[in-house]
Amino acid sequence: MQKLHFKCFLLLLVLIFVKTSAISSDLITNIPNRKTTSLNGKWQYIIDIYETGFYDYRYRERAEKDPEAYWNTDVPANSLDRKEHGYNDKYTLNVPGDWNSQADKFLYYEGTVWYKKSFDYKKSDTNNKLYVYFGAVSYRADVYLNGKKLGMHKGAFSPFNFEIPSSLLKEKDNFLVVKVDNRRYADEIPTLNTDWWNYGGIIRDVSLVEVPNQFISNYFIQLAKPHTKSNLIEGWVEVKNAKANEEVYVEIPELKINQKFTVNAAGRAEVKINAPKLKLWSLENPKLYQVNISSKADKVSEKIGFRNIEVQGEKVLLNGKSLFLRGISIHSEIPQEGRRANTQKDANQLLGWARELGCNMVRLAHYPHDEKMTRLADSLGLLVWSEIPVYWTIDFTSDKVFEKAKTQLDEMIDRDKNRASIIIWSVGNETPVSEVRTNFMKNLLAEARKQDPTRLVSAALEVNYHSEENMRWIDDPLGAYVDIVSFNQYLGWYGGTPESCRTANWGTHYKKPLFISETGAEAVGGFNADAKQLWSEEFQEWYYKEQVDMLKRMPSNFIGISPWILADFRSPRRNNPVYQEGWNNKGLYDHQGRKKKAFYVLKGYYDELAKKYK
Ligand code: GCB
Repeated sequence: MQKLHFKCFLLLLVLIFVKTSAISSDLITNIPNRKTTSLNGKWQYIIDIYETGFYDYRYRERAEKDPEAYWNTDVPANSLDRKEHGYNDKYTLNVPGDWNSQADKFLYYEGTVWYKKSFDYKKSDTNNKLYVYFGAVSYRADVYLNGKKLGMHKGAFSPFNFEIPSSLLKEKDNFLVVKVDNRRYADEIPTLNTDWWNYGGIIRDVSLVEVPNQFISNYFIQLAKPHTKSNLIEGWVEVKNAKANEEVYVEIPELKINQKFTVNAAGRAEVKINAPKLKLWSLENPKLYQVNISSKADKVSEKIGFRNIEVQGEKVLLNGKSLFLRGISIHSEIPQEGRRANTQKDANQLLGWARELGCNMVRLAHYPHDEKMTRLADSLGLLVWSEIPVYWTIDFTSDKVFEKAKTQLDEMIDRDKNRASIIIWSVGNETPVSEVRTNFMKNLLAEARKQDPTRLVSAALEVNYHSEENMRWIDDPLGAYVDIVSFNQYLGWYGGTPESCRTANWGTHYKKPLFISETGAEAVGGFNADAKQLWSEEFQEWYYKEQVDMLKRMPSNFIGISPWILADFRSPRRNNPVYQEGWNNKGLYDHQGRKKKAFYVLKGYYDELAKKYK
């Protein structure tokens, strides 16, 4: 009996230890405005096609201390110590950056690359906590520090962080290793098949984030719904390691607001602030307020805009005013260099081009883009559609796949929930109609609404319609669950000629706003010929002219369009040896960043609309 007690006691100890030693990996919000140290720059790498650094010659996972595990030091202990791996300055990759565009041997590479960075770090206070934060790693990242695993993350486009326990951190020469694997799998998000390049690598910024032991980890501060004259600002603040009833303050100095809230036992405070004098964020005046949030030990600041986006009947209203979305779809790619976009300059280019086109909205397809994009959109007054890569034929039958999609959705919302520019969360693109897919997508829409009741939800639907006389009625059953019925159509490119637009009329019986999330045709920049010559700039120009004429006949619930696409982008599906060579050339800007003729057709239409909706 006594023995049994002792065993139970031991078990309890183990359980307590497991629980308290578990490293939290909850995402820290607002990294750009915290005390960070960049780990960007040159990282050494090893290409590991066979995953030799992970599996031994019997294909067993290597033990933590295995000297040939690539997370362990590569420095030989003495002249007889044989090491068959090593990190060397002969082999470096830039971080952030996809590997594909950094050397010819990487262009088509899909597999494992080990990245290593050494760094020195001394915390400014030994009680502080230190995290390593990754903007995005494509696709799977296993992160190790000084031979110990910190954690694993999957998903190529969302941020994640791991705590670095004090016991592991050294003042000099920390050995940070990331095993990056960008192989595609049928049960991942996205799946095997996409129409974009599977760029691999540490594609966004990496930093060390130092925070007090008790710190403000996350908050959601937005205008409440329904919107009233008192401008209720609502949300929550989470303080890690806080005790119940500790105070947090939310201050908006410009409005002379400084309100106190108290956290519950879980460290969370519900926030409600009346701000009748608030100036709403709008396209004409994208007003951002400095918001300071402070707790006993921590203080963070961020510029936040407050605006009201809603659907009323068949219209979308921004701050009560009817809106037409002059959009463009964008991939996170810089065409002139055929690489992933990840710098401030890249964001300036992409959103700058969208503004030149006369856009008031961008669809960031088909996955969350770098955070610099949404922050820039906030300050420019551009509206954003943000999407997760639930694309085409992911496995809708699998609960596990659903969980992965849900995680990516939560991560997207978590990072950007305080961005006024974002008005629509999209849960996917062109998913094939079936009962199981509709349930899957319906549940994702419900999750988006649960996480963020302030924004609209949608999905880009494949063009599914039934014809009645001259009408094409969009009737995808998912239309019942979205706020905006959005569909992609390529009339005159995939099927027919652009003239087919002359007799086509679109509508939906869902009494909801109708949005065209894609349309487009390919043209090789600088290839000039007769309009009847496919792939020429003139063909694309003709296509856009016919489309615009058709759009002018759209019903009154037509609230906008985001054509496909701002710029040419790499795609392994595009193998015409003359006109594509691994590129999807539907861009209005070509590989060299030059405007194609069709650009001016769309711009003309947008300029007219801008006047009409003034
Ligand atoms: C689509 C997809 C987009 C493709 C595009 C195309 O409908 O949503 O990802 O790139 O068509 O060019 O075919």
